Parts: sequence; structure tokens; C-alpha cells
Amino acid sequence: MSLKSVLLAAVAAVSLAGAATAEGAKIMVHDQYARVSAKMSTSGAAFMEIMNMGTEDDQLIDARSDIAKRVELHTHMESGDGVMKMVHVEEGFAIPAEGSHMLQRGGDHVMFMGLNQSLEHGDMVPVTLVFKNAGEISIEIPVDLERKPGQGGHMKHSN
Ligand SMILES: [Cu+2]
Repeated sequence: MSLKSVLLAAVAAVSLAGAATAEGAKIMVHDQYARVSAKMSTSGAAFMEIMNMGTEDDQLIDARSDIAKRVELHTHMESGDGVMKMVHVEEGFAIPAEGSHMLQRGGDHVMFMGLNQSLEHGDMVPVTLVFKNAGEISIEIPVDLERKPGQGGHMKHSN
């Protein structure tokens, strides 16, 4: 391959990547953060607001990260005796068209089980979110150990 065709191939690859981003822009993730409850925790969780700018409902069906052995979509449910416990939500979370869905403390969240490293305040956790329609979206989630439940202008939630 001549230098010129290498450059052309690189330009083509960049514009393809650009198109993929524009497609994925129907989903926007914002105000994301991750935390562990104690310094030596072997599990952690991530919270965020997922906005759907598209006109079709979407669904967060999976999440992946190298930070943990398993990454699952969880929610909190009250068991019969009034104790809140976490359950794995196989079907994931609906993200309504032109709406948003909140992953927040005491509610839906992305769970990291079996952390491969301890999470320190300020660390960045790369996570790939998998949507039924929008496909895979990779984001960086900052570890924020100082955030109080509900902080950030959202509804207050006990944890
Ligand atoms: Cu959980």
C-alpha cells in the first residue's frame, strides 16, 4: 500500500467511526459515578441518568467492564420482611423514547461483582453499556466516594 492509500484508508476509518457515534447519540449518559461501600469491598456499583433522545423506546440489556469478574444489572426490591435486597434484572431497564431512566442509590444500578482492583476516589472505570437498539456505548465512570445519596439535583433516595 502506498502512503497515500494508507492515509485514505485512515480517513475512511475515521469517518465510519464518526457515523457510528452519530447513530449512538440517541442515547446519552450523564451524571455517572461509581462507588464502593467500603475500602476493601469486593463489589461496587455505578449510577447514572440514561437519556433517550430517539423516538423509539430502548432497553439497557447488559453492561460489561474489565474492572470486575461479573457485571450485572441490578435493582433493589423489598423482600417480605421489609428488608431491601438486590436482585439481578435479566431483561434490563427500559429507557423510554424521548425520556430518561435513572440508575440511582436504592434503585436500579450497574453492579460490579468480584472487583479485579480496589476502586479509589477519582479512578475512572471503563464500562460498555449494551442497548437493544442503540447497541454498545462505551463510557468512563468516575469513582466518587464522597457523593451522598440523591446528591446532584435528583430525587432523594435512602440507601
Ligand atoms: Cu447490586
